[in-house]
Amino acid sequence: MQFYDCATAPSPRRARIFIAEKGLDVPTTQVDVGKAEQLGDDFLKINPRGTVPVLMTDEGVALTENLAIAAYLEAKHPEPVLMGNSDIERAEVLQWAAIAESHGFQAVAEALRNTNPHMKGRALPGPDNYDQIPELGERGLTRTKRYFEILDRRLEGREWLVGGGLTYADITAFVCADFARIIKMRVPEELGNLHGWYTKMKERPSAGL
Ligand SMILES: N[C@@H](CCC(=O)N[C@@H](CS)C(=O)NCC(=O)O)C(=O)O
Repeated sequence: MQFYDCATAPSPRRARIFIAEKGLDVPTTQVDVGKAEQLGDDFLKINPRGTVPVLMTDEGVALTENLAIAAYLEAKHPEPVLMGNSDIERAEVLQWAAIAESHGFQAVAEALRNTNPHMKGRALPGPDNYDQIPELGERGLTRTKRYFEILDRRLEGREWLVGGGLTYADITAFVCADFARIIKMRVPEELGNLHGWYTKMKERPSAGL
C-alpha cells in the first residue's frame, strides 16, 4: 500500500488518524497542496480529480475518498473496530460521518475557500477553477456554528458519537471541528458535551499526527 498525504490539509488528516488508530504503518508520500502538487501531471495520473488523500492498495486500486479508504482498511484489518460493532452501529457511523461532512466540512470549506485571497478562483478543490462567491463565506460561518450545536446535542449523555468507543464518525467530526480554527472558529467552551469530547479527542496520540 502507499498513502498519499498532505500534512497541512484536513481530509488526509482523517485518513492519517484512521491508519494510526488501526495501528498500521503505511508507506507515505507527501503531496504539498500549498505548492499545488496535487495538480501536477504525476499526481493526476494517480487521482485525476486532484485531491488528497489517496490510498493506493496492494491490488493497484487508487482509493480517493476517505470513506473508501476506511472501508477498505476496516475489511483488511478488522481490529480495532472503527466502523461499528453491529448492523445499527455501522449504519450510524456512516450517518454521523455524512452529517459531519455535509454540515461541518462543507461549511468550513465554504467559509474558507470563498473568502481567502489565496484561494481566488479555487473555491472548490480539484483541477477545475471556480470563482469565489463571497455570500457563501458568510453562510459558511453561520453553518459552522450550527455544526457545533448539532454535535453538542448528539453528545448529550454520550461519550462517543456512536456506540461505546472511537469510530470513523468521531474522527471525521473531530478533524472538521479542529480545522474550523482556520476560519477563526473554536469549539465553544459553553457547549460542554462537545467541548469535553473534543478535548478527549485532541489528547489521543493520533490527533498529534
Ligand atoms: N471527498 C474527499 C475530499 C478530498 C479533498 O477535498 N481534499 C482536499 C484537501 S482537504 C484537496 O485535495 N484539495 C486540493 C485542492 O484544493 O485543489 C474525501 O473525503 O476524502
